[in-house]
Amino acid sequence: MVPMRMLKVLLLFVFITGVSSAGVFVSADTPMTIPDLTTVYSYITVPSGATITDVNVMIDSLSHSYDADLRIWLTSPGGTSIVLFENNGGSGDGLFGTVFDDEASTPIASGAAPFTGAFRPIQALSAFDGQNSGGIWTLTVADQIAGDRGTLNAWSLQVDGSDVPEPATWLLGGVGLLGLALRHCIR
Ligand SMILES: [Ca+2]
Ligand SMILES: [Ca+2]
Repeated sequence: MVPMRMLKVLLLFVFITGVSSAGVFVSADTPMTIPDLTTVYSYITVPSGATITDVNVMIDSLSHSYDADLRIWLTSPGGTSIVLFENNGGSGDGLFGTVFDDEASTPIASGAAPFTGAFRPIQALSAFDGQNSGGIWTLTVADQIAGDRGTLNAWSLQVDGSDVPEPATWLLGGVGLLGLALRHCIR
């Protein structure tokens, strides 16, 4: 029978190394105006790194009076950029509750303003899979046609990943287990 104390430490060890880094991270530098014929950048810092298994992006609220002016990219901390939105939506207004998700059934090009719901981005978000999630993510919004402007009110990032245990975590767990084993032998 496994001693209760050993079981507790084992559970703690599993907990430390097995937690998922899944998280939703919300923009803090918004609202941000999107002037005519101007490119703006909004940043989200993801504090702890995990190996990315899936990324979804949500444009919670972007108001604009002519969506086809807009091109929107996402850039990972590792420097990979993908195009989410490329002059879609014609003269329609804004993106509200727009989720970019590789697993969505409708491509963004088939959507219509205000693009509420889930859409596949122009380029696949799976380009980020396998990268480390920690660091600064950049949403780039370019207004490319004269006459209309808008505001990026809020966006967020949903990151799913598996933790890469840090050496310190392994060391802590190892020391704990060794201590228990020694105590067990001495008894
Ligand atoms: Ca996804
Ligand atoms: Ca414009």
